[in-house]
Amino acid sequence: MTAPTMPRLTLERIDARVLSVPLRRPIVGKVGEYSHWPFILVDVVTAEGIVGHGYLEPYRASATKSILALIDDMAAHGRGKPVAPFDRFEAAMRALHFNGRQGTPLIAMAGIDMAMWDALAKGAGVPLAVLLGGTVGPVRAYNTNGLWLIPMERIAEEAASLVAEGGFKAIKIRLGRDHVREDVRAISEVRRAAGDDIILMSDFNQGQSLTAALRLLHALDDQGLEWFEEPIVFDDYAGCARLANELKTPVMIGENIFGPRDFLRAVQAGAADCYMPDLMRIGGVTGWLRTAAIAGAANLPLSSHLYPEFSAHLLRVSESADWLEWRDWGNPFLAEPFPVRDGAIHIPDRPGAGIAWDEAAVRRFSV
Ligand code: SMN
Ligand code: MG
Repeated sequence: MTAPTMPRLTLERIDARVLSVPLRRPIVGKVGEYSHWPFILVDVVTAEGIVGHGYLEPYRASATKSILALIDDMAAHGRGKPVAPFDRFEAAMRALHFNGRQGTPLIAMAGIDMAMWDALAKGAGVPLAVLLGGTVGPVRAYNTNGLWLIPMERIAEEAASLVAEGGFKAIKIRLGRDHVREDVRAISEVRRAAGDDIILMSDFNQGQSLTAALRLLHALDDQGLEWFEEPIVFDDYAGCARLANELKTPVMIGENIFGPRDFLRAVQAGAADCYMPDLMRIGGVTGWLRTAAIAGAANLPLSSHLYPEFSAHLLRVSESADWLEWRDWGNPFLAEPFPVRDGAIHIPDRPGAGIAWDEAAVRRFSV
């Protein structure tokens, strides 16, 4: 038997399409209200015929235009060059430094980067986790699909349905209602429905001032929550560090951090006890790998934000891997969504990141 050889891939073009997908449970929180969730599908087409898939979740439909323009620019820049994520990343950052190394340029690069890694793994004929030196298997996950700032009388039923969706042992609730007693009540409603053993993450979506957070989080510190996520504006690293020092409950940030360098700054400031990078903002697979090295060396637990499929592969090879954030908002346009059972997402044993588009659904959700 001859060993399979990995083809060298050449970038031919990049196709990007915008979708708007209805949410089964609309988002109502301090991040805004959304009935639909926008996605940008990114296809890296190679001269060798392999197509790599990636996607972005840009929150605002109106943000897609500027991201698409940057993807086009980067595609023109990379045409005819090797599908080599590290090289393309450096080249894009050098070429785009006048736009900044963060924000929209990094978001565009992240989408292309994910699709390039998918193409490389497909070319090698192995799952992404295997290409990166790991194995496929289960990744423990919490269900984030609901428990927004919804009316109190709906919390118990929603908590029970979130647990039942995949045998979850952990779910996340959004907090920061008008009065602390409402947050305490919401937590007890979840425990009443999901049982006392449920692992409960909490997210404040940056909704508190530092003084309000000091009062609120001290009052909630004995609730046994897994973490307090983004209690205050995420880039007040000194304020976050004060909260992390004062509170028993771990403070979590990360979804809004752009790139490994800012991640290092947060770590150096002691801004949190644990981190959850978002693939779109951290710089795709390449940005995650660089960030995971920092988190691992600093012994800081690393969880994921959105992007469950790519994140699952990456958590399998991250030294300090902790929790995967499970959300099913992309399932309607995936040909074969990843199975979720026993509180874990299971990475399918197929080449690449394991995602393919359901083209009929893509047409339905196209905008
Ligand atoms: C979140 C996710 C997606 C959209 C808005 C807010 C949230 C989370 O912060 O961590 O799940
Ligand atoms: Mg969050």
